[in-house]
Formats: sequence, structure tokens, C-alpha cells
Amino acid sequence: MTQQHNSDYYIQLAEKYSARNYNPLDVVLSEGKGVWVYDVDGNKYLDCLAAYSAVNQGHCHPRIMEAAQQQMQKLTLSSRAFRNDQMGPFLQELCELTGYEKALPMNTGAEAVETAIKAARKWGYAVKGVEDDCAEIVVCAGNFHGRTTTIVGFSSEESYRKDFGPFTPGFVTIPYGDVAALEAAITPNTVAFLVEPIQGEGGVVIPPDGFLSAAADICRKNNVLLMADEIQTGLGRTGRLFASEHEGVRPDVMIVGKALSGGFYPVSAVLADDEVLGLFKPGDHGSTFGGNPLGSAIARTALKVLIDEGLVERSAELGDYFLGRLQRIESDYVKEVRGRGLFIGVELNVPARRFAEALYQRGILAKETHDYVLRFAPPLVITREEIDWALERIEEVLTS
Ligand code: IF1
Repeated sequence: MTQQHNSDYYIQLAEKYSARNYNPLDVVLSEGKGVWVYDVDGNKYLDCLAAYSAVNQGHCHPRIMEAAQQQMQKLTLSSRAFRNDQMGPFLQELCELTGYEKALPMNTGAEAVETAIKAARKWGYAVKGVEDDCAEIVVCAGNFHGRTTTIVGFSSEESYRKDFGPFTPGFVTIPYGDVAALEAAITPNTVAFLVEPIQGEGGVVIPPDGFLSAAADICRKNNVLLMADEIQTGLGRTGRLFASEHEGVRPDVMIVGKALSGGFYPVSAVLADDEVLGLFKPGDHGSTFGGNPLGSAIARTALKVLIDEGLVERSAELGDYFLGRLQRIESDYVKEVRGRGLFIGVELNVPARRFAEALYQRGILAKETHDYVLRFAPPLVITREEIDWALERIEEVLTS
């Protein structure tokens, strides 16, 4: 396919017309298929970021594309002022797959997190009996739950908060993984504990064994909702359908997004039982696109692909393989290699950006996070041969 322009043309356009809210690698992608993406100069890359785990099913999965194309010819948006023939079946399939009684469909992850916050507060006032406007939610340092002003208000990352105040009150921060701190932070006004089972942006930070199950016990004992943000760790990424399963925990509220649509369309949702989501009344909450027929049709197929292609099991098996091979690389730069399934972080003792650049030169797209961690989270459709191909280059970069 002849390209109209080279990379520089597209880079200067973006630099001229886009707000500079990112500092991306200067690779200009134009096509994607499975784990491979292609830039406008015809170069091919192994995508080890998978759009931050939104394309677990691989880029442009044909079955999801087919579902999208079919639905696009029929009805893309009905608004929730009327009903449509895709949302109900989508939410039934989502609830049956995850074992929750109800779902509230939204679009972006941040919107789903905001929805969960509103649901927990509503539950606190209506069911727990917390005094109006006094609800508290416990969160963890190092969290990443989105970019709205309420959410960045409880971020511990100064660069996410700076110049965006004043912030929403009612959030209490504890150190990630600290069970005693959680117990101490809970008051009669605490309505929920919002936590990522593994912190992605924090640099694939895995809490101490037993943290999540101890947190679940403390929440149950104190009548506090355990809310798991599985927007990134969910849907197979860590080798289980949800990362909470590694500790046998069933959160009271589960938040999903990203791979829920296989990267075709923003689809997110909050999952809970009737006791929580049954509290919403018409007009309480909503969004223009939430539960739209196109996103619902796409998400239905994205979930089918995840299960039919055994991507969860694949993530577990190939993740162990990838992690084991990475851990055996002898490198002066590597401080720690950690991960669960195909959710892997290589912590370096030097800034990781130049390693990401070196990998890019060798045809691998990986992202540094928090300066020192290289994240490897490829689409779950990756093969062992493709991992071997990547490992050759990763070893070369880490040992040169
Ligand atoms: C950016 C991070 C990852 C998320 C979790 C909610 C959301 C995200 C656990 C919000 C989104 C994205 C956002 C994107 C980069 C990326 C990211 F580096 F920002 F933190 F993945 F780790 N909960 N994460 O990971 O979902 O509203 O974006 O759909 O903002 O730079 P969203």
C-alpha cells in the first residue's frame, strides 16, 4: 500500500495541532494485525504494550471486526432514551461470565471508576447509613484509576495532580499492600476500598501475597465494599480471567474496560450484585454512548474471542515462560523482573527510556513506566516463537 507521507509529516502535524499531553515514541503506526503493528515507513514492530492491555485479543481481530462491521450497517447509537437489541444480551453475557447480578455500561475506564465511586457513595447513604456527604473511600498510594479531576485528586503522582485542583474530598490514602494501614484507615463513614489487584502504572507492582484476601476480610468485617479496578489487569492479562482470582477474592464491585472491546471501541462497565447496582434509579446516572448497540455488539464478540481462543490460559502459560526467560537474563541494569501472566515489568537501576528506544530500533514496542520500569504486556495471542524472537532482542539490549 503506498503511503501518502513519511513519519516526519505525521509527527510535525501532531506536534503542531495536538496539545502536548504525551511524549510518545516517534513511531507513526498505520496498521496492526495480531501482535504486529506497522509504521508509515513500512517497518514492522512487535507490540509489547497492547495499547495498555486494550488489545488482549490482538490488533484488528477478524471476528471482532466482523461484528463491528455488521452492527455498523444496522444501528450504531440509540441513546438510552430508547432500548436496543444489543445491550441486554451483552450485559447478560458479561454478568454470566463474571458471576455478578448486574452491570452498568459506560465508555472509558475513568467513567467506570467514577460510576463505581458514585455507586459506593449511594450504597453508603442508602444501605450502610452513613451521614449525607460524609462517605469516605480508601485508595492506595501508587494507584492509577484515570484522569478526571476527582480521580487525579486521589492520585499520589504529583505530576498527575499539579495545577488541576481543587479536588474532591472523601478519599483516604494508604500504602499499597499494607493491611494494617487499611484496617486503621476505616471509619464508620468508610463505604469502599478501591484497589488495583496489581498496580500497572505503578510499574507492575504486585502486593504481598495475601494482601487482597486480607483486605477482603477486613472490608467484610467492617461492612465496606471491596472495589477492584481490573480495567488493565482483567480479562486474561495476568493469567486468570481477573487478577482478583489469584487470591480467590470476589470483589463486591468489579470495574472493567480496555480489552472488554478488544480495542475497537471504548466500552467499560461496573459489575456488582443487586444490593449495590440495584440502588440506581432512572436519571441518577448515564452517558450518551453508554450501552450503545455498536459497543455492545463489539464487546460481545471480544468476550467470545477471549474465551473461545483460550487467551486466559495462554496468558498464564506463555507469561510464565516469558517471565522465566527474562529472569535468567544476566544484566547489570536489571534490578527485578516481576509479573503475573503476560503482565510483566522489568525494573532497571537506570532510566528505562533509552532501553525502550533501543528496543524500538530492534522492532519491539515497549513502554517505560515511572522512569525505571520496562513493561512487557503483549496481546495474549502472542506465540512462543514470537516471544523467543522478542527475547533475543531484549537480551541483546539489556546486556549490551
Ligand atoms: C493515560 C497509565 C496504564 C488504568 C486503570 C483506569 C484507567 C486506566 C488500572 C482509566 C487507564 C491508561 C490511560 C493512559 C495510559 C494507561 C495507563 F499509564 F496511564 F496508567 F495502562 F497503566 N484504571 N490506563 O490502567 O481508563 O479512562 O484511560 O479508559 O491516561 O495515559 P481510561
